[in-house]
Amino acid sequence: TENTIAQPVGTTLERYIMRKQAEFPFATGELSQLLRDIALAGKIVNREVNRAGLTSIIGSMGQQNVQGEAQQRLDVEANIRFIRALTNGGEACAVLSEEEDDIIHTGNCQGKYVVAIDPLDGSSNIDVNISIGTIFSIYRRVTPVGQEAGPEDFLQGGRTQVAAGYILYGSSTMLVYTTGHGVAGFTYENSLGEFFLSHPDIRIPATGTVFSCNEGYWFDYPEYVRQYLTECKRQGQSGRYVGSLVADYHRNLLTGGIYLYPPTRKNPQGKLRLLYEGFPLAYLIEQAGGRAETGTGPVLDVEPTDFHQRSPLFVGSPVLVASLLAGAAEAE
Ligand code: AHM
Ligand code: MG
Repeated sequence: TENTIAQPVGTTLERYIMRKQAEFPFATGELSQLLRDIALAGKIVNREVNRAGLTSIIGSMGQQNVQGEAQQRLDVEANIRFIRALTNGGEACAVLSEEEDDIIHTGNCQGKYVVAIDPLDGSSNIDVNISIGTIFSIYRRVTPVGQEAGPEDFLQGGRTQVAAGYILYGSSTMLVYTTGHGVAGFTYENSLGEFFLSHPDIRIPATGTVFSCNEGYWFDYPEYVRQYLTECKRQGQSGRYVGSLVADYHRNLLTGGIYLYPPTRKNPQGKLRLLYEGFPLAYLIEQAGGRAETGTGPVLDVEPTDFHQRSPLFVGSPVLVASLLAGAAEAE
C-alpha cells in the first residue's frame, strides 16, 4: 500500500540530500546546506521538547542550557535555535518568524535564500505533553545578492517556494519536506541522532474518513462548512483534532482526511498564518497529490501583502476538499 515504511536500507537524511543534489548538476549545494541547518536545529529543539516536563526541575537544580543561558519558554527557545542555525549556516540572508514582528537579518548578505518559519507551532499543547511542530518555507531571494533582504523576498507568493516542510515532535519525531519533486519523510532515531528515510514518496490518499477542525466554533462557521461537516457526520466519519496543525495535517497526509480552519465571524481570515503555515503546507500537500484552498481559491494563489497575514485553510485529500468547495460554490 501507499505510505508504508520503506525497507530498512538505512538512508540517512544527509545521504538523501546528497543523492538528490547530485541529480541537479548545476546545484551549488546551498539549498542542501540550508535543509541540513534546519534539520540540525530540529534535533536541538527535539531534545528540548523531550525534556519539556523537566525544565522546572532542572531549573530548580540551577541548570542552564548548553549556551549557558537560563531556560526559556519552549517556543522562544525554538525561535532562538532556528535563527541561530540559519545564521550560522550562511545560506539564508533573512528569516521571518512567527515569534517576531519584523524580518530578521542574519548578516549573510551573500546568502541566496530567505526562510519563513513557525519555530514551534501548537502553543496550547506545549505545556501538556501533546505533539507540536515546526513549519518552514524557503524562497530564493529576489533582491540582489550582497544586499540586505527586503519584504519582497518574503512576499513573492506561495508558488515560488523552492522548498517547504515541517518537523513533527510526536510519538516519533519526523521531518517531512519537498523541494518540488514529491514529498519525503524522515524519522528521527534518538540514540544515533540521525533522521532516516522512512517515507520515501508520500502521496495523500485521494479520499478519507477523517475531518479535523475545532467544532467549538460551529456557530461561527459559514453555512457551507457546517453543511459539509454535517454530511461527514451522517456518513459516520471520524472527527480528529489535536489542535496542533502539524499533527493534524500529518495524520491526514498519511491516512487521508481534511483539515479545516474556516473563516469565523470574529476572524474572517481564520487564525492560521499564510507565510509560514498556509503556504508551506499548501505547497507540500500539492506535491503529495492533495489540495489546499481558502474557500475562494487555492491557498498558493493568495497574493501576500503582510508578513503575518492570516488565511482560511482547507487542506487534505483532493476528493474531500473538492466536496467542501462544491458546497461553497452552491452557497454563492
Ligand atoms: P499557534 O501558532 O499559537 O500555536 O496557533 C496555531 C495552532 C495550530 O497548530 C492549530 O491547528 C490551531 O492553532 C488551533 O487553533 P484553535 O485552538 O483555534 O482550534
Ligand atoms: Mg503557529
